[in-house]
Amino acid sequence: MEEARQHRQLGRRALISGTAALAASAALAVKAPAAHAAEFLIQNSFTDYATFEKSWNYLYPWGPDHNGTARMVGSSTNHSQIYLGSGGVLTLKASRISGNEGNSTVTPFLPIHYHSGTVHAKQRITVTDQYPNWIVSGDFQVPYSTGTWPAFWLTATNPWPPEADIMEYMGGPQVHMNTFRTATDKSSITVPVASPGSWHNYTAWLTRTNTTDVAIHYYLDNVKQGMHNGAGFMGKPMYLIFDLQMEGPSGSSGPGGDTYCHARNVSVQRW
Ligand SMILES: *[C@@H]1O[C@H](CO)[C@@H](O)[C@H](O)[C@H]1NC(C)=O
Ligand SMILES: *[C@@H]1O[C@H](CO)[C@@H](O)[C@H](O)[C@H]1NC(C)=O
Ligand SMILES: *[C@@H]1O[C@H](CO)[C@@H](O)[C@H](O)[C@H]1NC(C)=O
Ligand SMILES: *[C@@H]1O[C@H](CO)[C@@H](O)[C@H](O)[C@H]1NC(C)=O
Ligand SMILES: *[C@@H]1O[C@H](CO)[C@@H](O)[C@H](O)[C@H]1NC(C)=O
Ligand SMILES: CC(=O)N[C@H]1CO[C@H](CO)[C@@H](O)[C@@H]1O
Repeated sequence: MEEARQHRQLGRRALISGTAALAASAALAVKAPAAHAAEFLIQNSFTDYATFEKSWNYLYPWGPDHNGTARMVGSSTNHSQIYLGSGGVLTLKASRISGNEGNSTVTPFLPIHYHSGTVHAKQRITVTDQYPNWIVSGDFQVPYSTGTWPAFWLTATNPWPPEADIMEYMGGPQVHMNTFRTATDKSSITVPVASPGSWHNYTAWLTRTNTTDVAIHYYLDNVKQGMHNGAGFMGKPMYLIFDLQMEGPSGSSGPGGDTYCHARNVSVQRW
């Protein structure tokens, strides 16, 4: 019970500040051999483009396309779909296009209907013996109408999986938190959210179980929603991606106008 209480509190404590992250380490003293200070690898990264580009790359690690109908557009000289605003907010904007741009280059090769935004962290997330604890967190305002597919997720690509989806909406007011151990061995948590368009915190705490496995605890607004066993996740580097994909499994037709996704307070810490 005590451990459960500490786990429930972890998201809230660790999100608050570096000092709180120390408290989170202390709460985990049973697992962490010493009270290591948590190291923030990403924090306050949406203040200006120079700061942003130290921590993030534009697009997916593999390019502009994925398995929906949005083609991502963005670079240090093109902020039409990926831009910073005041108050440390990053916006991804999906815009319906009128011309024919052909199909996505990624299976299942859907026709491109949108230009949208994706960013991925330069830092890989890898649970190791040296860094057995990681917290990946952010506040998001997301769309959930038919055809919108925002996500904040971890994925290995070579080979895939592991994958851990910290926040994913697929055209409805429910957040999906998924763990893919293999392409077919998947665990999912689905939670109704009354107002996905308002700010909510989405967090995953990844912690070493043993030489092969990682426990992944998922939080919504600092309340634990469940834990999945990440079998085989130890030592596997994962990308952190924030994207606004469209259509595909989130339904079609998607919106005819522009759709927005906002992020703030995105952080990655490890100890
Ligand atoms: C799309 O790709 C993601 C990440 O690789 C994967 O989790 C998801 O199952 C795929 N969905 C479809 C419908 O292809
Ligand atoms: C950004 O790139 C897109 C796609 O190439 C292009 O259509 C758009 O005009 C560019 N916007 C700016 C501001 O350069
Ligand atoms: C991040 O969260 C902290 C703690 O709740 C809050 O004080 C701060 O204003 C937030 N920052 C942004 C940019 O939202
Ligand atoms: C492009 O997408 C359309 C519509 O789904 C499909 O009919 C067509 O076969 C696709 N083309 C390729 C080359 O995959
Ligand atoms: C690692 O932990 C998992 C989950 O508790 C368990 O199923 C697995 O047998 C363990 N493996 C080893 C090598 O101890
Ligand atoms: C630490 C943190 O980011 N807290 C935010 C979580 O989300 C709520 C709104 O749902 C904000 O008020 C907090 O600032």
